[in-house]
Amino acid sequence: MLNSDTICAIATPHGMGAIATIRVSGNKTFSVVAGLFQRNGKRLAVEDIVSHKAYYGHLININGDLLDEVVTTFFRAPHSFTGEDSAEISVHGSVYIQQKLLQVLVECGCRMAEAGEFTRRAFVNRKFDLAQAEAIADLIGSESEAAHRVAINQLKGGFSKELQVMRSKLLEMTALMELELDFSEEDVEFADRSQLLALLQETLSHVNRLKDSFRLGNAIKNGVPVAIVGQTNTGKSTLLNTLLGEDRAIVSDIAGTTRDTIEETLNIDGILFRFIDTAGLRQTDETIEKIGIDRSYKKIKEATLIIGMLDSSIDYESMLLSAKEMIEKVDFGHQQTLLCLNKVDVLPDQGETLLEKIRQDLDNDKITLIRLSAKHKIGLNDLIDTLKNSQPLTHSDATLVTNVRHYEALLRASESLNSVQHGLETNLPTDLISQDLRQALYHLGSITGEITTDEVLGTIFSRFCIGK
Ligand SMILES: Nc1nc2c(ncn2[C@@H]2O[C@H](COP(=O)(O)OP(=O)(O)OP(=O)(O)O)[C@@H](O)[C@H]2O)c(=O)[nH]1
Ligand SMILES: [Mg+2]
Repeated sequence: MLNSDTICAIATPHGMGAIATIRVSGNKTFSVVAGLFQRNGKRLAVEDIVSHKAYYGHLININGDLLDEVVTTFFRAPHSFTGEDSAEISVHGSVYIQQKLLQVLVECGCRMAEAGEFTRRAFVNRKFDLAQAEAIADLIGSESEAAHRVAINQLKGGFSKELQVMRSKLLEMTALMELELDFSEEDVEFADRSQLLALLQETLSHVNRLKDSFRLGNAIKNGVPVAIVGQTNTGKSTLLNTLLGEDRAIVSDIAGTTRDTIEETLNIDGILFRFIDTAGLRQTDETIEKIGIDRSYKKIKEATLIIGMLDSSIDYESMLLSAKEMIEKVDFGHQQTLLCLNKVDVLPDQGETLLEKIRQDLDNDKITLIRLSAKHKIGLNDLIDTLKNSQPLTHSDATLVTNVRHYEALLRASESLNSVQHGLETNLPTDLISQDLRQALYHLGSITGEITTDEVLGTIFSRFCIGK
């Protein structure tokens, strides 16, 4: 990538709109854009351009034709998003004008920007670190209040700061240990081993806390996974459709209608949920259905919340049995389970008596029981309230890791730090311990981009949109 190129791209969503913004960045920006721009019939001289000021005027084609009435803002380096001279031209949002302006810019010597190239330049010019650059993509992609909050915190540098603190502690440790290596003949110990161990354990638990926050962070970004499970014909697909307010899944009274898992996200009062309708659990010899049921179990494992569906219109003993089976099959270690007595619309008292009876028979206070009619929307608000209250996204200010790349780096760092701990506890030679320390530093540094290769940067920024 040639950083000396001046790049251009449409920064607003593609297609027709009231206004579209074209971004230009690089050292030829001012001369190229000013050359196409007229105020009151006069060209704008580059030396007269005032940074951060919006100019109203006309865009004139190379051959002198009027292209559009526009507002252009110039940003002089280094006080711009990219750190380079740059401009944002707001044109009328016609697809033709946008394309024509890009064409003219290219004819004047600009190059079409690659995906994420503006942000990449900002990173290279140290406007922010890599984790913050990635937070910009998350911010743009955020679909809920919680996702927005996490992205904003990361953008502000909260996460980066924590990493920096950990890295400087580890660097200090490394320096002390490596000093010992320099004096190895004299057999001196600069670093008190028990102090080092305490420092290390502190850092390790911090790394682990961040690493473990990924489960939650991921739920925020991609929606809290809620698996709807249960035997065939209990009304799982009906519930999904009712929640979404559309006929997403096929519903029928034929047992085994849903063969594959169906996932849809839904924003409920600022919390993004990802509902997963699964194939009904039952004994079957049918190959495809078996695969579907295997997938159901996989989704149960991955889910944060489980909605167990029971058909309350069948005989009580069978329903109780399937409730017990479900409780047994679902791992309560890291999940919460709601059991829904569905189809209460067919019961005389809408399931009040049944609810009390099953509550007593199950005698399990870890389980929330809800009366429901997925078809006739009875108890739906209770279900939604329970979901909102049981979801793990609290309003804590603790940093949450939402990015798989960061998670992997933390995982590796944690492994290296575990080796360091083991080394210190078993009095391994200093050079071996310091090697593991260097590894941990490397992985932590890769998150903020202190240590990165061109290849890594290429992969990260290629996931951005053009114009970002
Ligand atoms: N009366 C009544 N019928 C319901 C209710 N919910 C679902 N049903 C009916 O129960 C039958 C099965 O519904 P589905 O939603 O397809 O059930 P499922 O659990 O997805 O079934 P599989 O995909 O086969 O596992 C359909 O005929 C629905 O109309 C309800 O609340 N009340
Ligand atoms: Mg179904």
